[in-house]
Amino acid sequence: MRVFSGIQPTGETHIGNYLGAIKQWVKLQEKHECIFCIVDLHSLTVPYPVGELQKRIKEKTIAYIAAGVDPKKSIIFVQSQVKEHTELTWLLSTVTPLGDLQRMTQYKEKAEKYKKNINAGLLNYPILMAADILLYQTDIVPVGKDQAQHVELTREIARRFNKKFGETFKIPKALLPKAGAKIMSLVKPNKKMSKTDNPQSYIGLFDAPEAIKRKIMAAQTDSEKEIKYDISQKPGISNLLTIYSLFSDISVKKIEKQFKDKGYQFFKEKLAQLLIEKLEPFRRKKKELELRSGYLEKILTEGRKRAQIIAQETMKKVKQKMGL
Ligand code: ATP
Ligand code: LTN
Repeated sequence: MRVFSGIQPTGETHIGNYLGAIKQWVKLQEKHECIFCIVDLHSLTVPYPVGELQKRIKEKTIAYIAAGVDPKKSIIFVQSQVKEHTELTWLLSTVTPLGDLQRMTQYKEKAEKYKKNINAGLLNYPILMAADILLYQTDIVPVGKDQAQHVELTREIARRFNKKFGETFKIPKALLPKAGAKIMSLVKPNKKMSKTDNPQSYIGLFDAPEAIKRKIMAAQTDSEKEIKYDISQKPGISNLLTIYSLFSDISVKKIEKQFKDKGYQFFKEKLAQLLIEKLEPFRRKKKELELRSGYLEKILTEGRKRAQIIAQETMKKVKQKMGL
């Protein structure tokens, strides 16, 4: 089976990205053909510092590898280096209803957040994502919950295309983790943790121990004392319990028992300790990789070449089907 996923080179990679997406990638690469993309073209849809982009792409490459993506097992490449992504986007746009794009949750949220920059790219964003996925005849798309709607639209676009022009694309499936598909913000636990939010609201994968401690201790909780999972009444503590559970591999039920009557502060201290310990290998690996620019470039060049072969094959088929 073929697996495809990607992350935008915006902001720092956080534990939400890890638990929602990257952790699944690392497992999948053991058994499947995996392609992991740094989706720089997607990141152009919101304001960004032009001079920083290459640095951000390098940082994301480091994040993938430091978190466990193995370049010997998986293809890692930069989206804009394979021109077929933009080419297929245009072709797919001709079979995508405008109404479908306008009802996408992410579009509505980003249009609200960037009121002064509602560009057509923001609306067309899911078509580019569909092109990413369909170019590689992908079976599985491991993503967090916020991206499930985009994968659903991708399936719809593929079905529509196949119906109109004949069997061309494989119909992909989203793969969401059972727990951790939506890690919430530490500041506003009713909102998803996001890397373009205030750094206080997320734990970066490479955060220093002091920062982890500070952010966890300040995380928003309710005014009660009981450490209990209750997503509607106690979203803050429930989110922290989920994070604890996923990093310790202990069930939420057991953690609740273990911390019964211990109070939030004690629980938070233990959670901070756990995160500091579990994220330490990532920090170490990142430091190592930062000194190896040549190695990173080689990985991306190799990744581009391998990705291109598959992408070109699909494009040839698509053009032929469309009468081009
Ligand atoms: P941005 O703030 O730029 O929108 P983001 O933090 O939402 O970024 P993305 O680049 O959009 O991150 O997402 C990368 C991957 O991480 C996607 O698969 C997405 O579903 C997943 N992801 C993002 N945020 C979370 C979260 N809070 N919980 C679980 N998974 C998440
Ligand atoms: N839109 C996704 C990133 C993304 C992606 C993809 C994920 C772009 N192309 C293809 C999976 C497959 C996001 O996380 N914001």
